[in-house]
Amino acid sequence: MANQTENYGGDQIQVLEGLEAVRKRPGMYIGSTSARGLHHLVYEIVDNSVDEALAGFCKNIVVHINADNSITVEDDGRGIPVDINHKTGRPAAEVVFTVLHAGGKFGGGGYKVSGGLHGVGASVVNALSNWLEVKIRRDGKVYEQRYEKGKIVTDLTVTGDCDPENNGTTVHFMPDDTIFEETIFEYPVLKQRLRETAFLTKGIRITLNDWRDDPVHTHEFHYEGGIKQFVEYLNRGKTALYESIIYCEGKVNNVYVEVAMQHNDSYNDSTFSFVNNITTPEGGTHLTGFRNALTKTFNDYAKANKILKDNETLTGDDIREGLTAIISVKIEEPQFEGQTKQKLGNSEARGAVENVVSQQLTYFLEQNPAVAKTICEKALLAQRAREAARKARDLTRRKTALEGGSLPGKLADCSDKDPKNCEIFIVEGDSAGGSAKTARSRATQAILPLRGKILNVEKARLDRIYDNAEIKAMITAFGTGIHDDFDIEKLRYHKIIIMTDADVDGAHIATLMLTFLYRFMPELIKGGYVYLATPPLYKLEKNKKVWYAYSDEELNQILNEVGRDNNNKIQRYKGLGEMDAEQLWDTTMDPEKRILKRVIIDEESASEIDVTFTTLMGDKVEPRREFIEENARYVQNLDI
Ligand code: TSJ
Repeated sequence: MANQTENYGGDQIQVLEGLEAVRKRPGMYIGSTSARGLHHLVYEIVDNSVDEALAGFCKNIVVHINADNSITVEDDGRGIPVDINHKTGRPAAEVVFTVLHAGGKFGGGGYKVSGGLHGVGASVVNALSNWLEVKIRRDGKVYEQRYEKGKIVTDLTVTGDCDPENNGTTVHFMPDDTIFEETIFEYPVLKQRLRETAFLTKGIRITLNDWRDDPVHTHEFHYEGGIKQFVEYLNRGKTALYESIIYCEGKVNNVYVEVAMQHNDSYNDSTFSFVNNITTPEGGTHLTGFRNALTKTFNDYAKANKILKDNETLTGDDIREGLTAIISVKIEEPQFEGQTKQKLGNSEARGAVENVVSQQLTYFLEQNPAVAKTICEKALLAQRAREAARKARDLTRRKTALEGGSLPGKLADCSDKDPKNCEIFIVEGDSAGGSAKTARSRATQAILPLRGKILNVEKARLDRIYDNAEIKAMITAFGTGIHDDFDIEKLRYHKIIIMTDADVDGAHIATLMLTFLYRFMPELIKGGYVYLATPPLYKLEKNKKVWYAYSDEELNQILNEVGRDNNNKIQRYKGLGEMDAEQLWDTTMDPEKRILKRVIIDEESASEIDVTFTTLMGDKVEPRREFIEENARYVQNLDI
């Protein structure tokens, strides 16, 4: 078929202008041109196959990371329609790739993942790809088309025949390296997202293959139990309080509701909510509906069964202590609210979830009195601990008010009082703390030494946590208060720097610290105030000159430069304590020379971060060993 570049109609020119806008301001369409935006391209394409699965026509999706870093997504759905679209006079499949937001415009009805919060559609991926090829198997024919930087290179053409039983769509694209800062796909990032998608779409089989590796790296995600298995997965490093996963499902006013939950013996609430398979980190009406139903149902049950007296009530917090839950709703026209448009606004979702959960949870509790009793008892214990913790907090609050907000004794504070200029080093061990105090720049750097390992907050209840000296010292030093009292405006240092030894113990202590911050002051991490210091691993001396290396590769690089001979004196640092104050300043604390790693939380990965902390910090050994083995190759990529 002829190359079409000369016979564009008016519509077609407009189309190109549309995609040109995407290329000019890619961030507006996919959030960013960093690694995050790059990975979004894959989700945009996969979401279309998931829609086909939700419509009931697709069972398998395969994603390939090819050796050249291009991506192929193939499904066994009906194949994108190829008939001429009346408005544009072009094949429907072409419109999908050339018109902005064409995604949900035809086919009609059903719940759509694409076209939701992030679903900007296949045309955006096309616009941001060096090239993109689509192959459609439909009604016994194979159709193909190629684009370059969003522009048609060949028309949609029949290129062969296929088995009419074997319909489907394959899209192969290469991200544009003049647009993206990063064009290397990360296997663990795609793996995590595809696993989550599979949990949320029960029955679907998603396979991920990485052809850059020999042997090929591969994972298959297929969960007949859907979100029930999601809860099982989230709880795998924890000890469940009862066997069953409580599951509620129903459809009210065209809102399809699914909830799965199970309590474990921890003290955290790990509830994650989704709308049309998209995570809603800020919750919204569906989450409110769930919480209302949970609180009311348990209070009604506990009163009816004389577990509570008439004048007693359990709060939502008490019932949600140690709860892992997934709330998943599917809705035809989701409305997102809030600053980041991540909060569901549709009021019908509140009623629908409340209705489904109240009814089915009430039934479950009646059928499973032993489980009901276990949960109620846990909630009662939580209530008592919360009461004790509140009293302890009131006491510290009063004390600090009386003493004029006295800072912890071990803190060597800085003299500058403008938080923007100030940083606090949380240092492992008193001896390293001593060197750091000598080394620091007194005006802007404060030092808080911690003795040994800090309390593992994954395994302790609130009253014990508030009673822990190390944790109390951090809370008062930061100045923000905690929970309901938390106020980021009161933060006394705009950099909180965790400084631990560059060994396994140091990494463990850093993880304990991050666990505490993540569970109790997540705003500090989200606000970008938390950093990890990076002490050097090696010191190399030669002819009175000194080099520091922060990794084995760096040491090798330096050795290549200076020559490998007998004059090299190499020292391997085992801990911060081996450095004197001057060395510590030069290598790790001097703002002019040091390397700081900022700790970031990717909101979209919240459930996986939860698993990471609970598997690393929880009490089951086997999942932790598996986790470390599975991720050993990638630990350098973990954002924690
Ligand atoms: F978006 C996309 F083009 F990039 C893309 C779409 C990529 C991939 C890998 C798959 C798909 C896709 C689309 N898979 N399945 C479909 N299905 C439809 O577009 C479709 C098929 C049939 C009918 C119909 O009413 O007969 C309607 C639709 C929307």
